[in-house]
Amino acid sequence: MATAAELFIRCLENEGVEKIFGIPGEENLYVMDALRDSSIDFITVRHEQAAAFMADVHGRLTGQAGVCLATLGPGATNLVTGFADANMDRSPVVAIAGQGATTRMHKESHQILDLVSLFDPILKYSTEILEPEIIPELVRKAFKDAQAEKPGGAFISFPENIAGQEVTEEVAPLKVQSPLLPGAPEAKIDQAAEIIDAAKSPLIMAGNGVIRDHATDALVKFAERLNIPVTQTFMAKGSIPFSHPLSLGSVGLQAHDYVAFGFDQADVVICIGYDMVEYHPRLWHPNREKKIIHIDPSYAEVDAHYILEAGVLGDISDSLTRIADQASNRHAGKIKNLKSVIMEELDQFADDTSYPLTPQKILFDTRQAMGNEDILISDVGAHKMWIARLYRCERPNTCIISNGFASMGIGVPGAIAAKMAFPEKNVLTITGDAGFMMNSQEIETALRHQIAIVIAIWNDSEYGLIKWHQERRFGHANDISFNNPDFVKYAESFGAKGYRVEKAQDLAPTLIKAFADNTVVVIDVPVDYSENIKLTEKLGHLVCPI
Ligand SMILES: Cc1ncc(C[n+]2csc(CCOP(=O)(O)OP(=O)(O)O)c2C)c(N)n1
Repeated sequence: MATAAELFIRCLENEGVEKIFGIPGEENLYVMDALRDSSIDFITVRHEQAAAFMADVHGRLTGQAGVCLATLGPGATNLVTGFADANMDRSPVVAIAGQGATTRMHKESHQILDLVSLFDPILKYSTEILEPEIIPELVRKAFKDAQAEKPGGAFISFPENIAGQEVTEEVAPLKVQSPLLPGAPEAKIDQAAEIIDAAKSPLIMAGNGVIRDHATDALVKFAERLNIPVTQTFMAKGSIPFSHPLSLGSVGLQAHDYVAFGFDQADVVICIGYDMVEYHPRLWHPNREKKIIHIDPSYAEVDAHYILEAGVLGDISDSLTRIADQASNRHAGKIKNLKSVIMEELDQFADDTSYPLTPQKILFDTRQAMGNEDILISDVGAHKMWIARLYRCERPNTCIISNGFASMGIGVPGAIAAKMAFPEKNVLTITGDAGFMMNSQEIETALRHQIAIVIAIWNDSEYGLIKWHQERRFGHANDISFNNPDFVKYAESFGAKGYRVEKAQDLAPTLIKAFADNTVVVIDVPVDYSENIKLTEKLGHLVCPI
């Protein structure tokens, strides 16, 4: 005989789970006790939201569901933001919450909330364990749904009295099979090839699905064989190396950035692994005059600005190889590659000595300090827009940007999860000062688990992105300022290292030293966000330089 909680943990082991991020409570006592004899490590964190973000980034980087755990009521509500972020960023996550006993769930009772209903709008699958015997099916279904295209969240509520019940040894975990995505029908391949052959000026837009589907090599070959330029959404950075001659850079800024001129010239847009939750088609297809080809394992969302000429559903690599085999036209690569303008913009700031530092200078130095396989995790704010535009990303999953739900606070916990998954890589998070303070308590978690991460805070004592929007819309800003602690002392009070960049020339050596320190390092980087509105003005007046 085993308890339902022990069976549950065996089922998680069977799914390949190695870590659970979370905070236990009274209602998880049996589950926590069952973990003692398991191969799974429990990573005790300091806020459930951080646990969900850690599971989110783990899922996004590995393709295997990240797992987080909380108690009922307030523990579960604290999970919500990070969990919703994972779900909308298409990252596989399984969240487990304790629940009161089934004998008191029908009435008002201490800390009881209907958790299945609470999570309902932000997930793919949710369930409550009402009988121990269903645990193998239910766990398998949660992982299968969370990990299947498009990945997302699964939620399991585990009432405390069920967790302690006994089950016979015959009830065992179910066999896990990794699904293979089917190939697209031949007719769709032919149709896509014909449209591409007839195109005057085709353009590829890669989305995060290309990375999830391990189709980056196939994407590069496809683009090379047909000589078609490639833009990427923020979450697809690295799907083609920035340095590749056919790579145009990232799109997604609401302003008309250089890369957007590529769209102006295109008559056919080949959207591969693209998800409109990231970059609304209205922004790149306002006049609805282009032909769209959708290549993805999942059906396209319906949108008046995203009416398909052809939808090619199936494994992305397979579809790309077959379409390239079928197409006969090698294009002239007519769309002018304006990446050089971005390069010039960056290089111009390489030796910039202005202080506070410009975003361009910070990103130039950051790129120099990071190896191609190192991982940068962005938080959400004005800094994210600069990272998306200017961080030259060469490899998939080396620049993580949340652009579906886009929640502040992902940076620090995300970096911890990334370093845990890839201990051999340097991991840096760039975060605003506001986003940092939303989950800075996790510095303690990182130190306790000896997770060496570098946290670069772009310090402006303001909600920078909101100020940018206010100034753009109204010409002035209000209610966006706050005071910061002394970040160096703050870091040191945890036992971490803290550095403050006192002049622009100090940033590069400080970054290199921070990685060598091999502990948690906080770098306070004063930033000059007057560059934000300058960029808006520049892009507003921009005329396509061709
Ligand atoms: C949890 C959450 N709250 C609010 C927002 C809206 N929001 C987006 S960016 C931003 C300001 C971020 O400020 P900061 O972290 O200092 O970064 P900066 O913009 O200055 O680079 C806000 C309030 C959000 N995306 N997520």
